[in-house]
This record gives sequence, structure tokens and C-alpha cells, in this order.
Amino acid sequence: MIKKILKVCLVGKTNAGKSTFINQVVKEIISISNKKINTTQKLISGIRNFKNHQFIFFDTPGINFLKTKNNYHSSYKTDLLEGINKSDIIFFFIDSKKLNLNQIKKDLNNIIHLNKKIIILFNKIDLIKQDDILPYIDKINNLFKIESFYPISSKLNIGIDNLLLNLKKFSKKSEWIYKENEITDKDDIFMTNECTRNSILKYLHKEIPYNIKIKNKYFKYLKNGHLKIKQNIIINEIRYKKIILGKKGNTIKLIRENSQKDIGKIFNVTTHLYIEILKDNA
Ligand SMILES: Nc1nc2c(ncn2[C@@H]2O[C@H](COP(=O)(O)OP(=O)(O)OP(=O)(O)O)[C@@H](O)[C@H]2O)c(=O)[nH]1
Ligand SMILES: [Mg+2]
Repeated sequence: MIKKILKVCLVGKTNAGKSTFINQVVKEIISISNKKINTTQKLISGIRNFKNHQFIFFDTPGINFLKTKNNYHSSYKTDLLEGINKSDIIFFFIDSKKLNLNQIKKDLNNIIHLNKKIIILFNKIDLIKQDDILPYIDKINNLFKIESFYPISSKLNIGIDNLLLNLKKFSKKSEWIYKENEITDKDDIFMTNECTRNSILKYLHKEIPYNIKIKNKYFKYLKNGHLKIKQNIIINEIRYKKIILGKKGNTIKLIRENSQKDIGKIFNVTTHLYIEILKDNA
């Protein structure tokens, strides 16, 4: 059978459900999703094969980063643009619970000149009446050239199988990039670092989660089959250390235990996680 490929970039406001979608499509957690904003910070590929078709989805940071002037965040913008550039088609995610035509127009205007095919996904359709999106489809259709519109729920897996079936017509003849059983381009170390970043998002507020980096220092399966991991949380301001530690070290304890539990679940192995907080000297 002739092999085919389609590269799809997931674009949309922070919290629209892009990472939830990619996890649903590959049927495993490869990209952390969280109710806090700006969860995804790097381009992550998720792969799903259908007979001779290989679909590669790029999960991106929120579209708000296209306009960022903050140097610390400039890599998010680069990753987002890279994802769009390498793709054949854009999935533009709209949070159906937060419909705002002016905002949708603004965001579409920021990507329309990139000349990619665009499919609009009204995500979180489980939270509203499906008819409520019809006027928006009309108005958007009058203003922009859009391939098609789909109501979906990434969380409840509604409408996604149908969407994937209809994607086949866009695939192009090409050798596959990933092997049959691969579901992501990210390695185990990236995934375990992301578990800790997600725990930090869960237990700390405001600017801290966006001003730290996680580095892996040690990753080894022990003789008894357990997984031992050491990570550093790199902070750019020393005052963050006290906050991350929390009263009597309570916060870091919660972060560590939660991350250790998530890693254990993803890798299906008893995990021992050690975390140290260090100041970035750069
Ligand atoms: N009810 C409902 N909630 C959803 C759906 N999809 C995502 N969510 C929730 O919306 C929140 C944000 O989801 P994410 O997948 O992290 O959003 P994102 O677009 O990746 O956000 P960033 O990475 O910050 O750009 C999470 O709490 C999800 O559980 C859906 O279809 N229905
Ligand atoms: Mg995300």
C-alpha cells in the first residue's frame, strides 16, 4: 500500500484544549494538560497511524505567544511558528464555552497570511448546546477561507474519530517519518520533566511556574526494576526557592509526591524521584 503522511498543527488560545486533544488522539498522556493558562511550552509531536496514513500532530504553546515581547518567552513563539511552518494543515481550536467573535477574528487574522489550510474545531462541545455554534460558523465562513468546521470534545472523545476519518483526503504520498508503534517524538526524560512542571503548575500560582526550568540529572532503572530519577528545578530568582519549598518544605513535598505518582502511572513502574532547587547562574 502507498504510504501517506499528513502534518497537522494544533493552534489556539491557551486552555482551548489542544494538549487534551493530542493525548486523546494518541491514547496516552504525551502532553500535559492543565486548567491553568500557558501549560504547553514546547512543540510536541503526537503520532497516530491509520492503515497507510500517518498523521503527525504538533501541540503548540497558546496563540497568545505570537505577539509576545517577553524575551524569556520568545522560544514559545519560535516553537509555535515552527509547528505551523512544518504543517500541511492547521487545526484552529476554539473553546466553545468562551465564544468571542472579535477574538476569533483577531487570532485568525494572525495566521491566515501563513497560507495554510485551516480546519476549525469547536472544542468542549460537551459544555454547550451544539446549535449555539451555528451563527459563529456562518460569520467566520463569510470572512475567512476555512476548509471545514467540527464540534468536538477532546475530554470526552466526541467527534474525534469522524474528524480523523475525514483527514485522510489531505494526506500526501510520502514514506512515514515515525515507526508503526511510535506515538511521540519526545523521550522519557522530557516526559518525566514535564510531570514535575505540571505538579509545579498545580501547587504554585502566579509567575513561578513560568520562570523555572526542569533539568534531569539522573534516570536509571534499578536492579529491582524500580525507576530512580533526580531532577533540578532551576530558578532565575533566588526568592523563588523559599516559595517552592513552602512552609517546612511542605510545597516541594507535594510537588515531588505528585510528580512521582504521575511518572509511576505513565511508565507503570515504582518510581523514586529526588528534586533539588538550584539558582540559574546564566
Ligand atoms: N469540558 C471539557 N474540558 C476540556 C475539554 N478539552 C480540554 N478541557 C479542559 O480544559 C483545560 C485546558 O486544557 P489543555 O489541553 O491544557 O489546553 P491547551 O490548549 O493545551 O492549553 P495551553 O497548553 O495552556 O495552551 C483542562 O482543564 C482540560 O481538562 C473538553 O472537550 N471538554
Ligand atoms: Mg497545552
